[in-house]
Amino acid sequence: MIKSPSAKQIGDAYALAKERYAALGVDTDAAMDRLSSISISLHCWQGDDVGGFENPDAELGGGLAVTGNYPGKARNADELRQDLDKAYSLIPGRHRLNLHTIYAETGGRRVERSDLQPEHFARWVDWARANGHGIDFNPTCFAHPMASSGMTLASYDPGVRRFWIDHCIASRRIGAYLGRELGTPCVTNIWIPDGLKDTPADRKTPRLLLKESLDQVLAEKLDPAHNLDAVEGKLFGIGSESYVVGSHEFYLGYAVANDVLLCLDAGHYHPTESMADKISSILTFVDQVLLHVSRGVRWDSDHVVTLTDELQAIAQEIVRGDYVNRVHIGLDFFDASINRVAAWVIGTRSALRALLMALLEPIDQLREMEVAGDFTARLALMEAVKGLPWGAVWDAYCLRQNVPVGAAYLRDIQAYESAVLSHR
Ligand code: RNT
Ligand code: ZN
Repeated sequence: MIKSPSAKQIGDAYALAKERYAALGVDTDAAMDRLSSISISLHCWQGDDVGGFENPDAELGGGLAVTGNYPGKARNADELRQDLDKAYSLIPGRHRLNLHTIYAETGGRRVERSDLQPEHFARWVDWARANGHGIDFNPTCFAHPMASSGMTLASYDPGVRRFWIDHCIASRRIGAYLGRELGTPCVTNIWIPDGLKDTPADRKTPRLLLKESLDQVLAEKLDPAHNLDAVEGKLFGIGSESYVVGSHEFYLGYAVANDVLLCLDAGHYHPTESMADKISSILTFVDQVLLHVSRGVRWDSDHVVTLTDELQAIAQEIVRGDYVNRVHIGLDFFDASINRVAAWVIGTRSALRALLMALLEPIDQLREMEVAGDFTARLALMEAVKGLPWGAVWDAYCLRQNVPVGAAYLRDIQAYESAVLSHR
């Protein structure tokens, strides 16, 4: 049984932590305030293994794979919202939702993806408005017969391209609707699976086709107060091991040339390449970025986010660069081998803990040492900071935000599992 510390224990530990940080010139209360203003976009697709409601038998495809068969998966939008409500209730702060088009509610009617309308997301809007969530959005360019060749916007077949262009156009309009209705811009992120298993003879033409398709998708100007467009690259996927049309360089160039957001997925780079290091480079030339915070393991890019060095480095870059308002933080992982609500809670809390640690850094001192060329002191302080009682600040933050401390949220999840999930 997981026990929670008492409010007194948390308060006492926090008082000591506050002093320790104050001695380094760090204001712990201010850090908590700043943390409470950061919203993370929870990806709906962790709740049902990227299934959606369009066709329960559709194969995921697109190089995406979800392993595991933990019981209790959401089977419809009401169940998914119920699960999300449970997850949000165990995460400190106010957060967003990231939707895919396959989560449309069409009242049992088959609506082709290119014909999807804002009304098919009206119930999501009602729910988000009632619960204070912004929504982000994604066209779904996989799990569909028109994507069976592995190519969509970059296909040699003009009919296939047209279909996906129309789908992406419909998605942007839905994104604008979501942003307008909820009073907070929706980030609509385009990711396509297009690539080849084996060595291509022509790397160039599909990229030219992709550029042409994107130009058509993005031709309609939408109010940035409602919709912001993002494009997401990838290194490789299952079935696209040798060539991905939408590579990092392709989309970096596209984003710079066309003033759209670049989406960086932490699982989409070479294993020793750091996504964190890219942020300040890209934000020198691109106005805003979207992050898909994820955790790559071997070939998989989508394990539940945990408090790794990479995650801490990402959070540090966002905070140190003063980029909080230019970085949209989303999550992207799918694990069906554990309780899906717990996966959201663990991943989101890890991301928030990394942000808190970054907000608690004595960054002015570290920077001064660096500028003065005192790299010995910088290294010593950086190492010392790792042992500071940030966990006591996190516990106090959870208590203030009225969510369970430590892993005590597990009790709620276990109760939810036996009362709700086990009856599905
Ligand atoms: C795939 C991309 C993409 C998807 C989601 C479902 O490699 O990361 O973001 O995971 O859109
Ligand atoms: Zn992603």
